[in-house]
Amino acid sequence: MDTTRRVGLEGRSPRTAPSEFALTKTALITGVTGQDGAYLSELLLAKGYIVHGVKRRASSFNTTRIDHLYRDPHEGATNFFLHHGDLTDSTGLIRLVQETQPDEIYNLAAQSHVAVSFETPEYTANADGIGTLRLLEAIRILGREKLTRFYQASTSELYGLIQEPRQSETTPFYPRSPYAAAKLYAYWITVNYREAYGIHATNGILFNHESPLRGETFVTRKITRAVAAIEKGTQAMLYLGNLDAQRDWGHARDYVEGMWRIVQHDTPEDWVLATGVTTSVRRFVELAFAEVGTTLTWSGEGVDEQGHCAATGKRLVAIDPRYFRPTEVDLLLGDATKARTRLGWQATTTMEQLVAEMVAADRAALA
Ligand code: NDP
Ligand code: GDR
Repeated sequence: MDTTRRVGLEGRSPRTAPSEFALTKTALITGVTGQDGAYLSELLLAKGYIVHGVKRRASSFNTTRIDHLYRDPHEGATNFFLHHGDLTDSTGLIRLVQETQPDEIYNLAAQSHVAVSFETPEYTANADGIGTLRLLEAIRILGREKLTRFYQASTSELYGLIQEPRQSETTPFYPRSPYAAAKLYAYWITVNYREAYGIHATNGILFNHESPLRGETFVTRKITRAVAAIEKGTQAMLYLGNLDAQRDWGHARDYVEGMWRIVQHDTPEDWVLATGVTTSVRRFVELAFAEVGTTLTWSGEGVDEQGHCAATGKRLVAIDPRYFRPTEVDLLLGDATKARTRLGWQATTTMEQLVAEMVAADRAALA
């Protein structure tokens, strides 16, 4: 069934309307205020979508990543709309789906911090696990099984305890955190609603992706912000946890393009998006400091007895055991062959380019 509708330019932003009477789709994005929500909104608006974003009520402004996309409806036409909502609130979600009648739902909302999930396991299960069920139920309750396509933000954290040298769609899961366990439920409930009710429901199993919009407490952004602040003289040391963890890091802009391709694919399936290159946290630190001309010299096996390493005679990086996790995911390395061959998707940004872009943005922010 064709879920697109023909609309004219009325009610659409002149910035993003591609042509009169273009085929226009409506998307509902949860987690619109997050890193991926911002990049995906930008992408869909550029494609001529009407975008409805779900944001949480907060006591202070939480829309800095999407403010450039928002236009007050009093000031003119727009096709970007924001609604309050929360993944823990079923009735609110049902109402939102009913009101917006989306062709596509991208479920990006989550308590997405792995370390925080050990401190808030029940909330994480509620938002990340049951929250996904609530949205799928909204589609079903409203009879939109054949009208709304559903994308679930699944994660490489599902693989957890490494079982294969490269992880693909066929690699077994072994979650290692409350976050990953909640996302495991979300993954399988998405598969189940696809099989049980014929919903075009898909999982994108995305490996780590970063950008200048990355949350400040994820390790990459924490590092690039610290490099800029240390250069500026406003921070003395960078405290980190496990330097030996290895991640397959890509750029968020590439990954939201992959999300969109996954949803456009004729058949609903599950897809890995990854770069196929893995790098240690330690190497990321080195590359980031190299961007400001600082060469790090690690002492001993990486840190000295106080947990310090030296750089150009100064101690710049230290280990704080507070950042170790009760159970760690040591190594992630994705195999995105399926997405490359069947969606024509591949990551276009190298790790080195990513680091350079992030450090440059954080330096510019302090200039
Ligand atoms: P962010 O943490 O940047 O954004 C998460 C978003 O979810 C924010 O908009 C946040 O709102 C919102 N949110 C959190 N809890 C709730 C809730 N209970 N109800 C409604 N909204 C909520 O994550 P990313 O953009 O990096 O990631 C997007 C999704 O992809 C997440 O589900 C994440 O788990 C998953 N993922 C991310 C990967 C990555 O490397 N970035 C890799 C694989 C999967 P607020 O701004 O108010 O906090
Ligand atoms: P991750 O990202 O857990 O992979 O989850 P994060 O950047 O938090 O950690 C990556 C690795 O770095 C190690 N590490 C530290 N991490 C943080 N946050 N802070 C530190 O100080 C620190 N020191 C070392 C961690 O132990 C870990 O091994 C991200 C999130 O976006 C998830 O939502 C997503 O599902 C996965 O990526 C794929």
